[in-house]
Amino acid sequence: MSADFEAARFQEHLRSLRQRIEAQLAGCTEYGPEVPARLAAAIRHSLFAPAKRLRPLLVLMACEACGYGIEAALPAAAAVEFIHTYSLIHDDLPAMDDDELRRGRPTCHVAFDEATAILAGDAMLAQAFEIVAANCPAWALQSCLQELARAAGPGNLVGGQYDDLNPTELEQSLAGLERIHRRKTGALIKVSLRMGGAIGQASATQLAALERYGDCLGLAFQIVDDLLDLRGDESKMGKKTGKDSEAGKLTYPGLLGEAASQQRAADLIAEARQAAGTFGERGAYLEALARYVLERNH
Ligand code: GRG
Repeated sequence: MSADFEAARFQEHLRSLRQRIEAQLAGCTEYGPEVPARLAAAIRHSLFAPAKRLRPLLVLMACEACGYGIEAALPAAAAVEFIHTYSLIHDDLPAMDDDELRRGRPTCHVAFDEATAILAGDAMLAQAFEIVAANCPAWALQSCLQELARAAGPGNLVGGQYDDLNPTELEQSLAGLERIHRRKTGALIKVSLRMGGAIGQASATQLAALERYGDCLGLAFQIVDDLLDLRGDESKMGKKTGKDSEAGKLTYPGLLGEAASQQRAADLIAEARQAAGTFGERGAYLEALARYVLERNH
């Protein structure tokens, strides 16, 4: 098959999975009268702004790689996007990164107000667990709930964010930087793959391959994010760029230089693609997604 045909097939698959994800998210935000209308509007404002949907795509592609249909994995895919979106809303707050633009739209606290943005995030975090608890297949329910809670909790997403806001001397090194990113960015990426695997009834070997893929993809994603913050196009990114260097933050290009950072991202993506190879033909979409993460411009 030609490379062009493969690329077109991947793009078509992305389009079709994203359509299913959007429909699932829409279903999750059909709120009744008990949900205040303005709170619902704030949730929809952030959730339905243009986004890549990387984490839900990983849930679905991991499940497919195990030879399972995506239907059973759609709730977990929606749940992880709820948690990711909550983390963006809270990250943008004045007490944290204080951003005015996200996903090409005014941030939630700018479009609404600070209290509404805090509550929208709180609501999405809680609802994510309701979505999984009510809809995840029985065989994967306990592991999905527990692993999702751990990935979103104090040892991962929240702890990584805390250390990013309050870096200690220990974090002023490559190992320190990676410790933050494995928790702040990597944990949600990895749990997406693990949930997809659990729902797709992955074998121990397949789960280990998904984990290695997730470890490499998560770090590479962050390196590319740092590079885009330095050189990316603000209108494509849908958020303000150059913030990390302005804030004197520790970043990969700051520590390694741009060329070495690009090389490290490429090496990690090569390792992720190798891990996807464990699934043979069925891992082709995960492989293509890893390439997309390296080549992305937003
Ligand atoms: C507030 C608990 C809490 C955590 C915040 C999300 C986050 C942790 C910080 C955001 C800062 C940042 C730029 C992290 C780098 C990686 C990242 C999460 C980028 C945004 O995710 P994308 O690129 O965005 O997948 P879309 O909008 O496409 O979903």
